Amino acid sequence: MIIKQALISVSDKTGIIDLARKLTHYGIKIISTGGTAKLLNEAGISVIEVSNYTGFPEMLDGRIKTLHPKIHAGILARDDFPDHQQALDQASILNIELVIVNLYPFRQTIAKQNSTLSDAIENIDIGGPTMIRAAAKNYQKVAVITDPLDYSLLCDELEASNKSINSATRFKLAQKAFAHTASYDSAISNYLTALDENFLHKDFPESLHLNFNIAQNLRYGENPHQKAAFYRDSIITSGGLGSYQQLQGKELSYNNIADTDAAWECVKTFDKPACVIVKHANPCGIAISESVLNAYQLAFATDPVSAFGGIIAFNRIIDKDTAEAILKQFVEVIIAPEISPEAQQLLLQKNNIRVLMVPLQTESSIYDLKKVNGGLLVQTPDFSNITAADLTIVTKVKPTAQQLDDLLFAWRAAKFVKSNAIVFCRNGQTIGIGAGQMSRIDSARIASIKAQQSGYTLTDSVVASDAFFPFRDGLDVVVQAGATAIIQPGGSIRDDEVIAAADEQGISMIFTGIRHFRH
Ligand code: 93A
Repeated sequence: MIIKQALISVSDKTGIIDLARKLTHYGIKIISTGGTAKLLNEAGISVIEVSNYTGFPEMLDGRIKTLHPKIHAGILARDDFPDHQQALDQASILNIELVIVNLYPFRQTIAKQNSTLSDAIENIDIGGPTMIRAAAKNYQKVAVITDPLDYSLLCDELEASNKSINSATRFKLAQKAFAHTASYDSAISNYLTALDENFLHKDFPESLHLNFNIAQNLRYGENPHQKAAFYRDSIITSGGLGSYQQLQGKELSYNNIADTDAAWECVKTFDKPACVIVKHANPCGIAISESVLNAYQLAFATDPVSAFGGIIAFNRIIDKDTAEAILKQFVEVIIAPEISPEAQQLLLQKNNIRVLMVPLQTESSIYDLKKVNGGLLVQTPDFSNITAADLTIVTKVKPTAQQLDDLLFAWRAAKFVKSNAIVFCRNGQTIGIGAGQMSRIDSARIASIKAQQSGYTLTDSVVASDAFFPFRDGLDVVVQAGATAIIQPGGSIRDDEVIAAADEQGISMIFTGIRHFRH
């Protein structure tokens, strides 16, 4: 299908003059809206203004430019239906075989600091998406370009195929066009929904428009017989795994991405230099220290057996010494905000290790999503990070300053351990982690076994429990193991019994008032 008429209406005018010049060179007539027509005319390219073509002036401050039957019939008429063509002829309407449109910059407008609701509303494009959708619907006749990056592809094909675009390309462009308008409308819907300040807690939207774009196909899913892909959040653009930069190593797997996310989100919550090692979605070592090297050594020492083949995350630049230390263990993924050139050089020795950099920012999604069969569970993310001021000491014995620091550290660590979580710590290091058991008392037992296996005693340790102790038995187990201070949410109907048990054992206990289930 030879292109005779093209409609050009673009907000982002990058590259449009060159493209229009080429189209003119191929003898294609250009119909264009006010601003675009002006720019092209000034560049010496002759175009027909939409208003001249339709005989209807642009009106309502530009809200009505292309919304006219002469435009939409020209796009929507099928060229393989003679009566469609007859109808066009009778109304003196030209076929339009190429639509080049990009939309009012809605996302860019709302991203500006001082943008108002009225700015946002004025930047909701109506005519543009209408043309894009019409052209994409009629892809058998029309090629639709929404992305300036596709201009060169268009020119190459016009050149190679005698002023026409082949049907496979038109189909691809149509797919891209509908993805583009869908994503544009989701941005509007999400923006308007978020204006209601209570919407997170009371008014979840009636339907949820997710905005994720495919980033990469993965070799397989959780298991080799499952297919998988990674989609990037199109709203959160940095700080999360969607913006990772891979410096070396094999392609990330499905499980790598899931575990790296767990490690990265955890390590980001610490202020001091920190290291988190994750295996099967659970931390098997977390430590904070004065240096990343120390933090790594302490995190590794928590459970060297489990750390084998783990994911290691840091919240500071990885230096040469740390890289050297890591190279002694088998590691799947290393992630940090930065990696020094010397460390990068060293890590090349094991070029299978996946090394990632992600900016240390905390842009957070508004939703935490979990798929169930036939539905989606949606909640706000578990952001809460408590400080000493939020705590209530419930025992006669008060924690010392050092214990308080460790309790807060243990609490942050427990938040990233799957429930039921019991985490023993000492001096900014996890020394026994019990994860994912159906009974809290079993998590406590496992945590203490793990500590012993790694050569630690739990004497004078502190312990965090992600949810309250329903009975005193769980508390008895951790105290017998050696804990002398406990942090837990409180809130059990048997709190009195549990507090009495702590007093009886002469240890200190603090309540956070919130819990951190994680499943
Ligand atoms: O206000 S609109 O929704 N009404 C329209 O009829 C219309 N037609 C094209 N916006 C409309 N457009 C948009 O104008 C295009 O999508 C494009 O982004 C922009 C180009 O305008 P100009 O050529 O005047 O700079």
